[in-house]
Amino acid sequence: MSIQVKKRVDYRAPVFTITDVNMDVRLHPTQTRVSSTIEVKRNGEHDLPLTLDGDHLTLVSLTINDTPHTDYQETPGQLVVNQVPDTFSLTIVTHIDPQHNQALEGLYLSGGTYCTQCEAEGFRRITYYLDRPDVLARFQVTLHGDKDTYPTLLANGNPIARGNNDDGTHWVTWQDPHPKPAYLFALVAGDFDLLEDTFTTMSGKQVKLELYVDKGKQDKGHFALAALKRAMLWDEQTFGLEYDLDIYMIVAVDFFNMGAMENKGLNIFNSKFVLASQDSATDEDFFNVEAVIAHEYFHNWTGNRVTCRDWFQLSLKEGLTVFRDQQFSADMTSPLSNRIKHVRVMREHQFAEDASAMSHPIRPEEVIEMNNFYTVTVYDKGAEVIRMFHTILGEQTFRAGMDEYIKRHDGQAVTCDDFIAAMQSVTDIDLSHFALWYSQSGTPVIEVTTQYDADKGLMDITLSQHTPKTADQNDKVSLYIPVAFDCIDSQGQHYQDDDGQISNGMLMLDTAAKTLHFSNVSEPLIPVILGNFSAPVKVDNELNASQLLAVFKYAHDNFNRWDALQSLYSWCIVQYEKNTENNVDNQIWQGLEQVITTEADNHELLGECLVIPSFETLCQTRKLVDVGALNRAREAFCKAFADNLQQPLQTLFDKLPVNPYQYSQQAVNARRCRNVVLGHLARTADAQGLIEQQFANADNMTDSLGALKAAQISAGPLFDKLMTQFEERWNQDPLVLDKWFGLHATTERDDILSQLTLLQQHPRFAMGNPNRVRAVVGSFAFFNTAGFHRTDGSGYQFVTDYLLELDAVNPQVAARIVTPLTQWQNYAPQYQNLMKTQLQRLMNHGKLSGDLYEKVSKSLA
Ligand code: 0A1
Ligand code: ZN
Repeated sequence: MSIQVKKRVDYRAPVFTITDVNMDVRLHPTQTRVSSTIEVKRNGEHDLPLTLDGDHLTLVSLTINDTPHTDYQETPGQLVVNQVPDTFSLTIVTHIDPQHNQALEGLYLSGGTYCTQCEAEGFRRITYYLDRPDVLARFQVTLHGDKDTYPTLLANGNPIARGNNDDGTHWVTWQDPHPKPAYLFALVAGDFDLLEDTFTTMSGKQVKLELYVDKGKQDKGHFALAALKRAMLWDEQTFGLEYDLDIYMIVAVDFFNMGAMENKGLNIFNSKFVLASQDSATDEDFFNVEAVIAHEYFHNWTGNRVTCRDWFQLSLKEGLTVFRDQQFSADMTSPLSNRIKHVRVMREHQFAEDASAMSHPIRPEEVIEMNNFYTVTVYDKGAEVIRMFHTILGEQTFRAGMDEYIKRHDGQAVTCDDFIAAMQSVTDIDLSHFALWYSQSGTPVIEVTTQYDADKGLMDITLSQHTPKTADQNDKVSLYIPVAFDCIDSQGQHYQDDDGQISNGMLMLDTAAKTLHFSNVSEPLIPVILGNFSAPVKVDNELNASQLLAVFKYAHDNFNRWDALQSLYSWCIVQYEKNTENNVDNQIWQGLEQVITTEADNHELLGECLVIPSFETLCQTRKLVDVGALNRAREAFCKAFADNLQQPLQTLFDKLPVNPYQYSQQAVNARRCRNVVLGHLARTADAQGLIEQQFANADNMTDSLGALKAAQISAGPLFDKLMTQFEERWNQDPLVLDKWFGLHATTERDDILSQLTLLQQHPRFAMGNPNRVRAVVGSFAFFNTAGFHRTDGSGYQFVTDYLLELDAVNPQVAARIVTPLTQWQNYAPQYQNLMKTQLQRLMNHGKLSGDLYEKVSKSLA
């Protein structure tokens, strides 16, 4: 293994480029023959050799302009072709072994289907090539495969010819007129059910839509196809962006490392984000299917037509496309619950990444394995940065900037700076300070301090910012932060600052601190900060319980209202941690009871407000967390919550409608609220009947799973009983069974490790299938707090043992699952030591993949 650190500043333009590719692929499980003819051109004046990338390839032959050429060297990872003309045709024949490709990068054969994954650097596992995103070429591909086993042969673009060979195989030729980088290449061969539809674009062009799913699963594809049409229409209406090929294909496969991939005209999806039906998919699954379908579709413009110059620019396409899919989902469903979803991801995962050894800016500076940088920072914080552009510029100017970006760069591979320049060109606001969000890592903290002068009736509120140093960067500067700001008194009166620094409810905090002055006030005012989570920051605003309840009651912004309760819960949990739980007094319980009764009809808000912050979220406002103590305190508060509020919760539960299943926003909100309440009631004595009844009567997966989760919380024998029934019913459906695996793996029980071993022996479990591995080992490592952090270190050891095996099979997935171990900085010394012992074991292993090596070595540095 050669470990090489690549740096953003070392970028050099390619010394050759490729204009056209003509590939002929003869599929065979262990010896697929790939013949690739590329038209190569020297860039500029030089006499360097042509150096192509290649990995896991067997070279068969090489010709230049149809003449055999022998002056080349194969080095690990590269093919250096010497003495080449300025312009030439290079034909390379290679053999590859898709059947034994368990890393699921390049071309692989899994579950009877051939498919590819080329982002970021997988194309080099198919043929020798300039595998970098700034080399854009037109592709033509002819696929040959057995006619009976692989009746469907797909590649990017449009099919232009097909026929039969004499040996029982058939062939199809595909042509993609749009020049593209190799990472957007795809091919698929298999035997599928096909769902078809059409979409007429805004300029009147008919596009064929094709969705390929495993045989027999056709019924579960309709929702995804309808979602695609909604996404196509939305992108036309919101950004004026229209689809550009005659056909758009989506293929759902069971073996996939990530969620989905935006290959030009031929998206490949993890079946988890395509297949959905009322009885087997939860509301959340439906939501995710629509969001991921939209995300991949939106990439056609933000990613494919305008792509990245190099992989350090990944957030250029991902941050922007996540922002676009978030806006779409908010329009299709509801802005508030969407926003809360994003904030949970930021607080639970992105803030933790910032605080870990893997900390990096949204545009990373150095990388060993690119696959490790498909992170919550690049994606989700990246989307938050785009959202701040949107906030600062306003809807219309943002749209003008997007138009300009596309106009300038259509067909190009560009950088984040190019995006900023396009945005700058449509506004007078100087964006140069704001642009530091691209280079500075870490989570800024905004501290709020107040000074009240009762005699003069004056109040000063100061907001100051600082960003704690991170593993990758010691020195931090002040950023340009849009802070939504509101100010109320205990009676719900709203106040304006004297100097008008707040404009449109927003303070631009572009210096280390700013002070706002308020006069004619007769009591200390309550600052309400960061409405709608206007920036990806932490806020340190010490409000007491009654102030937080006042914010819930009177703030205009629903996100602030939700967040006030989150802060209140977090404060209550602190009391349990400090053994001062008597501070959680009747006034608080009454306040919460009022929340439940006054908002009883607002199922959306209540469904969110009754969720107690997760262990992971709580960790982000604490240092050196004593896991056992925090977990116990959280659990004790949850129990008190259920006991003290049992009656209003029960009344709410009884009033919440149970109607025949419908996936509509109103129904989703009601179901969510009902299941959240059931989760609380599960901690009370008389919940077993309710849970069993819901499980028995459910006509949909959301309620079945809601009942199972409640049974898991209630921690009695009912859980095992219902889980057994569930398994019997769903044994044949891998995606549903993943939910069952996940529930088992997150159950807090003494014998959890032997349970995990049993799960791994389950006939449906396979180390080669990432969804199964994530459901069992991933769920355990990320979400089984008590089990993973067992004080004897056996949870860490279990995960490490597994990673050592998994790394040899699928390094990408192994490197993801190691994440919780690498975040040891957050925990008390006794946990840190045990975690580091296991990381050291990985380090000592000697045969670690680059993926795992990068994360483990950084976390031990
Ligand atoms: N570009 C895809 C995500 C993706 C990235 C890497 C992959 O393999 C290493 C696969 C998919 C997206 O953003 O949806
Ligand atoms: Zn993406």
